[in-house]
Amino acid sequence: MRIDVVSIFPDYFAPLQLSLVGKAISAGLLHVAVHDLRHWTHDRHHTVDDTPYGGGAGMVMKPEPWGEALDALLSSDDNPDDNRGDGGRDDTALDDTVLVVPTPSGHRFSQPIAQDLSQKSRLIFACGRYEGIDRRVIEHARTRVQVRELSLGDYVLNGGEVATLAMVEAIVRLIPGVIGNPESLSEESHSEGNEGLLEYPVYTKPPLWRGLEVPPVLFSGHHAQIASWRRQQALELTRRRRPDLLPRQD
Ligand code: 6GU
Repeated sequence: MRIDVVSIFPDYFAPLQLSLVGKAISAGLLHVAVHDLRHWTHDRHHTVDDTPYGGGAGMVMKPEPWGEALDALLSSDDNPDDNRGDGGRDDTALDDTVLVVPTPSGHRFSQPIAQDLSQKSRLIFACGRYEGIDRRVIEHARTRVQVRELSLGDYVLNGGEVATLAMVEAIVRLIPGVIGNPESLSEESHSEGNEGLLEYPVYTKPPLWRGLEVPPVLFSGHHAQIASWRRQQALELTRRRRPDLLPRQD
């Protein structure tokens, strides 16, 4: 997979070199390129925002730099980080590219969406700041690639950067080969193999720590009992914390 990120704060993305995403890059399973939106400005002050038509608070990101950035990233021959020299993009066809626009007014990002995006050959993240990006940028992009406006949840961040980091991590760990033990993917919270329940509590050695014991059933060696205990715990936790995830009781 290839991921491009466009932002006015490229430094936000240094953590992508670390940990799991960094390993996926080193292993050649992932190519990430971070681009400074101001690269596509032409005035002395590298202006990316302006006042909103119709009035109101805050600033809106101007369409021109975004238009040029997306033109450059979507064109078949201009790819600043592609060192293959053939300018080709066979593995990143436009019909398998998704433009992700993180925004608090987007559809809620979820595990199924992460799963779907993990199968694409190319993702482009457009990180907005201020009050958002001029609407025409998204409308125009939709004529060229699939566009998904996605939100992490019902709270407001200052921009799309932190949301992009979260989404990239959720997506990249689902790329085949990125996680050493794929079984751990199917048992965890929000995965399909877990009936959509929250994950049961886990324990490791020592058996007694600060006066607290590990639930004895986990020492029993009785696999069916352990599985049944874990499912009960997952159900109870989900009922208390996230009843919205339980199958409807009507
Ligand atoms: Cl994707 N962006 C911003 N700016 N705020 C958010 C968000 C995204 N998701 C939740 N809050």
